[in-house]
Amino acid sequence: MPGHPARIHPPPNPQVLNMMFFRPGLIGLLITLTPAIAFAHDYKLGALEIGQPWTRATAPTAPSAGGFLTITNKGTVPDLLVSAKSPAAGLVQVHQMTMDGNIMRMRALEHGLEIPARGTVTLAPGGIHLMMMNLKEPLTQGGKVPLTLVFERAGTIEVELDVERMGATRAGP
Ligand SMILES: [Cu+2]
Repeated sequence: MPGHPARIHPPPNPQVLNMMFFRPGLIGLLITLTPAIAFAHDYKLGALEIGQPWTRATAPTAPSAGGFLTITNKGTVPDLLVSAKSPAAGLVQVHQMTMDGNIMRMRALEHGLEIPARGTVTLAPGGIHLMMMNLKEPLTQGGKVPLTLVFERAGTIEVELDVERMGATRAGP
């Protein structure tokens, strides 16, 4: 069968070598990109979109941790975040920061957090945040914390908070 061995073992040519060298690079690129895409963790619930939930690693004795995310309401009527809970914490409250003279205090929003129609509310360090109190164990960087959010209209959704490094001021590395 003349020619057959040549088909099985084609002589190396520059194009083939080029592909062989290029491919590992491409795979490396995909591996680098995938966690970034997975990291973005956006969730949809009815008219609401929950963006990039995150928290911070805590010291061993810290009793509480903040929870941060964005809530976008694409609908034409307001919604209300009425409560939140997490298996990692004894209690989760929505906190607002208020100035008391020159002391910044945290206060629980007892009537929930309004998400205006066609609006976005950002929960971030230094502003409105979720307070996960009575932590059952310290949060470790790289971990995930399940969190359930209950909205008056849209209903209930479970999200996962990415645990960033201690003292982080934003999500991501
Ligand atoms: Cu707080």
